[in-house]
Amino acid sequence: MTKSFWASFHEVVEEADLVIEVLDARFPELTRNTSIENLVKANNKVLVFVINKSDLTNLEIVKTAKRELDTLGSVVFLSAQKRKGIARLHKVLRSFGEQAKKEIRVAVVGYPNVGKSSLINALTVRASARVSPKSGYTRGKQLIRLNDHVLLIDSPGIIPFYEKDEFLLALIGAKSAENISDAEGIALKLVQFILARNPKAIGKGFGVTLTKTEPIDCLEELARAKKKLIKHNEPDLDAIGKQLITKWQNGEIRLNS
Ligand SMILES: Nc1nc2c(ncn2[C@@H]2O[C@H](COP(=O)(O)OP(=O)(O)OP(=O)(O)O)[C@@H](O)[C@H]2O)c(=O)[nH]1
Ligand SMILES: [Mg+2]
Repeated sequence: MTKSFWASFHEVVEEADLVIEVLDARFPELTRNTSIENLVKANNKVLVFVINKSDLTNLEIVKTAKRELDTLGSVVFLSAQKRKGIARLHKVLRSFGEQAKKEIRVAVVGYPNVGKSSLINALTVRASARVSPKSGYTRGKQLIRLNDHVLLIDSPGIIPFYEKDEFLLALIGAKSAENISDAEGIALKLVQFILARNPKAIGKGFGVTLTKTEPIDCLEELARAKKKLIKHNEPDLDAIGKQLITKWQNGEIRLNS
């Protein structure tokens, strides 16, 4: 990670009393950043995990991750898009504010595309007052009052994604299908990832019935079912692969379907 990235994160963590780390519910382990978590802890700030996009998976699937997160901070399972679980998060924040007996400042951090902005919007939808920056407060940033005790820093801290692994980029939606060089290879890994969590999810996402359990067989079966064929009636794995990646990224293939 670059120095400037760390400098800006130190700033965020210093300004906040409580830091929300947003994770993607479909793969909370992969969207955690332990360096940030350690920084929060080292500064004696409170850590809250928001497992977002819960509409795309269920608690059963994230059970193992949640058990570990529970030891590090509060965990709230929610969907910013469907506005589910927002009240619970408000409650967690309010109770920290009350315990602290002072106004607390809350920062939202996380990898690209995990839903930081959606979360801030969902949290502030009923908050009307934008608090003008106080002296000493970083210029350009604003505080939004959530309640008597809680102020939210309105710009999220984006953790840069240095990982070069195309699969991870595809998985978290940081790289779209048309920009992926090896759509077939990535799609195969994605099929494996999804099959291990919900064998029916791909068929349901495409509106077809699939019977194969090996990734390559499954992708071929899907290509045939969707009539993605090249010459000699061979399955077009690149074309179906791209379609699969796009559907996954659009949330049309759900682990809880
Ligand atoms: N299904 C689902 N999609 C969500 C949810 N929250 C956010 N999204 C979608 O995820 C995508 C990214 O959401 P953003 O809120 O822009 O994510 P972000 O973390 O601010 O992204 P960056 O600003 O790029 O770092 C958008 O297409 C959202 O509609 C959710 O709870 N469920
Ligand atoms: Mg954003």
